[in-house]
Amino acid sequence: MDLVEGFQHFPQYLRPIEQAALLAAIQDVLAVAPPFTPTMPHTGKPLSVAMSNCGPLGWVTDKERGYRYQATHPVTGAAWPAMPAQLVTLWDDLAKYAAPPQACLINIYRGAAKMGQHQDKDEADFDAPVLSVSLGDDAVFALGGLKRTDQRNRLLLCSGDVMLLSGAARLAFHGIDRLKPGTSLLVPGGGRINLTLRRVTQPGT
Ligand code: MD3
Ligand code: FE
Repeated sequence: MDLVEGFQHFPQYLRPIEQAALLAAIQDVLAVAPPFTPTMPHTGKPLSVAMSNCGPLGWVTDKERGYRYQATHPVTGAAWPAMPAQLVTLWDDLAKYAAPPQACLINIYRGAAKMGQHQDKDEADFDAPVLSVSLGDDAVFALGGLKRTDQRNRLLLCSGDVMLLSGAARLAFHGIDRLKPGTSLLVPGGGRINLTLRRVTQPGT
């Protein structure tokens, strides 16, 4: 399989006990920063994935103001909770980047939730890698190239898998086609939680 330069997949990087500890930390985050329903710019169409964030900045979107990062929860107005130490350690171990992650987007998939093909371009720093952690049910991930029309490779993301997107892969089109319900018992009630760690601003700004 000929994948984009800079794409790394670490299957089962987190052991089951580490997955459970991370999920517990994320549940603590969600207790104070509850999942919200993001909506598309201009149309206001809801995404099928519920979201929250932790860390200094969080990614949000709504009809009026579109895709952006902000320091506060769009519904409660409170500052995002701190990033769990386990995630900062993961970044330090794998990202090999001089500055800590600024944002952890929490994507919550249930049932038929999916994420269409897109590029992650809302950050001012594309030199920093993006690090993703999958928890819960398996998901079919599609990774394309730098053009929307480039051929896509599909691979299964399972609970405990970690991906690092650096170099060319940082700007590759990607999405989640669908879940495979019932493939993991980790998340109570089923479903999948994906955590995405990012730098948002240029170092020194
Ligand atoms: C490839 N999330 O939040 S994570 C997203 O599973 C997002 O929830 C998906 O795409 C999810 O933006 C995929 C893996 C991922 C994250 C960022 C990438 C893959 C990427 C950036 C560039 C290329
Ligand atoms: Fe993305």
